[in-house]
Amino acid sequence: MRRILHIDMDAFFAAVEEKRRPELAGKPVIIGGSGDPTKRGVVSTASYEARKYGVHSAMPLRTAYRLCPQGVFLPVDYEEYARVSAVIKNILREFSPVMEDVGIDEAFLDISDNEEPSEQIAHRIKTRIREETGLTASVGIAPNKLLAKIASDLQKPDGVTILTERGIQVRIWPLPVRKLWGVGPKTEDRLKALGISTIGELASLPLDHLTELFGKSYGSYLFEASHGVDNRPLVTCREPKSSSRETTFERDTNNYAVIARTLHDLIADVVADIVKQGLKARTVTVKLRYGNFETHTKAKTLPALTDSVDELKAAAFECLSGFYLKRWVRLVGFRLSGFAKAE
Ligand code: TTP
Ligand code: MG
Repeated sequence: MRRILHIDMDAFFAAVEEKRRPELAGKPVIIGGSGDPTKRGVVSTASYEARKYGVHSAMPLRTAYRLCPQGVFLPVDYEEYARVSAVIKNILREFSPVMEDVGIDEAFLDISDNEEPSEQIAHRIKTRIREETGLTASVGIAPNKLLAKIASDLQKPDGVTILTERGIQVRIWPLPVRKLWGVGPKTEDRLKALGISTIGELASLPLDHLTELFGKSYGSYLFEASHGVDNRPLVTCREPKSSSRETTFERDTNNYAVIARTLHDLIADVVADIVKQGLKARTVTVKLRYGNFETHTKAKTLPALTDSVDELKAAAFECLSGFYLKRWVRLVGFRLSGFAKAE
């Protein structure tokens, strides 16, 4: 039987900040944008203390400020979080060579070949992380990735949840369908219309009923997932698929020079990022969000891979010229994709 461990750090960005500024411990800490809650930007994360006030990721900073004016607002310091993330990933590799790096504060580990009891591995990993970084994590161990990820979320923060196949009915079936990977708000609405809100209720639908409703592939996925079945392997070497940056203007603008200068800076950042990783790209995408939040993208694929700022900038500005620029613009974004390793 496979044993997959999923780990997710608790309130990661906020926890890193609290660690290097001990005076923040226990205060409502909110990380996002430039750290100024009177300015535009969104919440990246909030400490558990701040979550008590209803503050959560992706909420506008100004809303967070309204809910929690006494909060400590701090800017995002990706470099520091990436440094701590690397320390954590190295600790995980001590426990198994088979690791899937999912994100800055999250990973899967295949511990099938580790003889130790699950509980003990989970606690040893958490202890090592606490020793090296001072941070807490939540761990889930289950027969597959789907269940391990749900399990790690069940007793956050600082939790350990071990789920066996027999636990599925008791621990998984009462959860809302949204907890299943791949179930978004649209599927949730369609299921709700059918009177289905929990994973258990979903599991009570026959396979042919689900494929009729959702098509063969997604229908069978929902059937298997609701029964706790997931055969996906761990992806141990993941090449980045894209690199991007975006800027929200302090005030909406229709000034071409401002938009062009911003795009110019974003291109420089993203190209520097791929050059550092030894990558070349073929596809350039420019994104504009207008004042009413309507968002449009234009993309161009070059005939050959390149990491030349001039070539990529030419393509990006060609994209930009395709937009209607008389409208008020709220945000500009730039993305490179279609990578290959530079020779
Ligand atoms: P999460 O693991 O989703 O959140 P978290 O670690 O802050 O809190 P917890 O896991 O205890 O619920 O995301 C990890 C980090 O990624 C988070 O600290 C900040 C960043 N992030 C964003 O920048 N924007 C987002 O919308 C989300 C969800 C996370
Ligand atoms: Mg987390």
